[in-house]
Amino acid sequence: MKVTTKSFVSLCTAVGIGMSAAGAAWAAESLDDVMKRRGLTQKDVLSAAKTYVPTGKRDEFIAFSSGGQSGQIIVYGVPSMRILKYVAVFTPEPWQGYGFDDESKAVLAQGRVNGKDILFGDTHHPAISETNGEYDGQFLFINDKNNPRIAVIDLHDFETKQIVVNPIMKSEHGGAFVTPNTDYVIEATQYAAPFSKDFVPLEEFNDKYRGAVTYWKFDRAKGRIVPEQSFSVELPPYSQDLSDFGKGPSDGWSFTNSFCSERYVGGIERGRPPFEAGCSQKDTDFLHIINWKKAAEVVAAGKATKINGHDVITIDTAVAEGLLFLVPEPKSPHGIDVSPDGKFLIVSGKLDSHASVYSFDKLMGLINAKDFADKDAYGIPILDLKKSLHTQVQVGLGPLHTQYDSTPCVVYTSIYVDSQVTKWDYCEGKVLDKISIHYNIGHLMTMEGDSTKPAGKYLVSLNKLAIDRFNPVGPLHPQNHQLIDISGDKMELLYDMPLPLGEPHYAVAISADKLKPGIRYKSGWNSREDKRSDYRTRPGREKVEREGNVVHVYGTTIRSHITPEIIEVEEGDTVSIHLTNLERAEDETHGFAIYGTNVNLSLEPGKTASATFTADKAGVFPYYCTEFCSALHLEMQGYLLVKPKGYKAVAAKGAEGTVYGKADYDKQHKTNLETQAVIDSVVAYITSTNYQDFAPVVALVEDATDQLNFAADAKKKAEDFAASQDWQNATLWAGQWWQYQVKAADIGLRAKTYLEQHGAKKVK
Ligand code: CUK
Ligand code: CUA
Repeated sequence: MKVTTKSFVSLCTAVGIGMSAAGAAWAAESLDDVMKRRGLTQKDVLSAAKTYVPTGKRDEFIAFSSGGQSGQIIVYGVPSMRILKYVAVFTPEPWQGYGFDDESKAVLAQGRVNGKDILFGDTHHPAISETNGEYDGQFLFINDKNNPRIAVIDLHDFETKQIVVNPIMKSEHGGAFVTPNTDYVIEATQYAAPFSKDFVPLEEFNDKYRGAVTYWKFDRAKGRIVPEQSFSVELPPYSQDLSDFGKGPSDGWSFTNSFCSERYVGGIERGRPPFEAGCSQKDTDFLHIINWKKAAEVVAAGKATKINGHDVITIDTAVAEGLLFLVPEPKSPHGIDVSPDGKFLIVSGKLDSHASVYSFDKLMGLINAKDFADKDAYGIPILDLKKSLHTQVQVGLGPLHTQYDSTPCVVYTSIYVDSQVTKWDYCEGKVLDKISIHYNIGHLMTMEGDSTKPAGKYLVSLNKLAIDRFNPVGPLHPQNHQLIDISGDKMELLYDMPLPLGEPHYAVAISADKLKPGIRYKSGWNSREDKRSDYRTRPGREKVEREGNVVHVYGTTIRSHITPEIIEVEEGDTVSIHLTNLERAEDETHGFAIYGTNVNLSLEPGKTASATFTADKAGVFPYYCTEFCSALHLEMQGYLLVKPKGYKAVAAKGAEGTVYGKADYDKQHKTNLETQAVIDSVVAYITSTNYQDFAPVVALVEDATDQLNFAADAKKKAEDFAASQDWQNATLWAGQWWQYQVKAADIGLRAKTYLEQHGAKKVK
């Protein structure tokens, strides 16, 4: 489309008219009419009103949900349940360039297992970093169950910065959970295996297969886990499960469930009963109670054993040092959740209808008095179940996980088999309310519900099955996250959200005002290493450098061109393209993709990202920007020319498509002057208001000023060429001058709309 000054002016007018038309449409149908037409009840409308977030308004809480097998994290708002982002973690994600640029490939490479690239993750438990047991909104951690790994995500830019691979485990589940000041991130085994990489027959299961809990040391200042300062405690092969850290009085301790203390090894194909029978035979399994502060001291004292280069406290050492204990827990336990005050632990057994509330005081009383009921086969002291319990409450069939309310003593437990959430009081030991969900709930999440200060208000039920809830989309159904209002005595179901990206397990939600993500990087930023990129490029300093057969391209992007626009290399060269996005404006991301390659970059404002590949075939490879960044986005293009080996340029004179004369230049020049008049009027409007009171507008004005400076630069070039009567270059530079004007006008209009919608006042 050719935009002229005339159509540009009509665009301005259209904005005004469009808004008043929308205002008139609002009154055309009454609420009653709509309810009747759509068959909505009063309760439906009330639920809608409780969840609806009008345009321009924001959610009160931000939820981070595990993305299950997608290996990613899903970010959504509560109560609107609008999905805001998928954070790429263990799996390549093209839009974010994750696994496509050199910088993020290096992060994924940290997660290689036995030297192999792993292209998925089975994420289960996200954890937000804490300060004094409260969410601080700085970092996020998540585990991978299949390949025991933990990822670190910085909430300043919602990017994955680090992946660590567990040095001794072959499977894990009880992670990620953090200590009250995020000194450590916990990771517990699921399926026992030998710590070595060697083959060990299952006959040696009891002796050679092991579980463990790993305490990953987190350096908050660096924002990275420090593997050399991390350690593990060896555990029996009991199939450890979920874990949690103590807080308040129980700070310094951690707790880990298990579900197969039978140590059954399966063998259905050999005529033996399957795992499910062999692992559920006993009435109780074991909760592991570990003094991790003491364990850290034991490691510091040099009493750990190095296994695969990693410090491990053996079971014998742990027992001798008095830092590892067991207490029975009923029937195939699953969730373990420490109360906000740190005084109680709630454990649920999948095959029991009770939730068991352990008293931390009682556990400590037994440990301090060395009052042990027994020892297990590995010599670990076992505490008496009855003496440890505060109470047991019948909550329903198949209880899994528990979350805490802002009201003391009140909790919510997910009931898998009954498809319910039970609200109960663990101090008094009584059930308060039940609500049906759809269907088969796994985890549940209250707002900041596993911190020392739960915020109450909402609960999300993370259901395993959706069955009939949504429009059918084939045999693989979306998951169903159901939003429940918990602000009153009775729980009320508000909303069903289909979640179509893997099977989420756990989710955590933080008060939105605690998150302070940036909107641009410092110019030339390597976001994965959090430092200026070695390849950052300033405007005007773009260059191509050859070192042997490696060609480094130092380029830039800015609306609407990529510099360079022509890259010439030779067949067989290694090409390394480093692009810096020079934009400072909010949301002005450019993409970069090349035909016939896996090159796909996402360049957010300020970012430098690189793509290295072999130009193994001679040919012509168009490249372009993949984000619709401006009106001239399609023109944001270029050519990679890969010349055959020994190619000699032929002296064919290339003809330019169109030849311009003085009349063309004069016409463009006139258009530009008219456009400038429109821009001046928008500028006059903006500067006549108190726009400086609106930070987003101040940023827009800065961006527009940049564009107008570029325009002035292009204007000078055009006029200089005109003076020397080079009408070709004069006309083209005049066109470029106009391009910058259009960008400035686009930004100016956005600022004007913002001011009108936010009640800016006239000051002049
Ligand atoms: S687990 Cu899936 S419902 Cu991995 Cu926390 Cu319980
Ligand atoms: Cu940059 Cu499209």
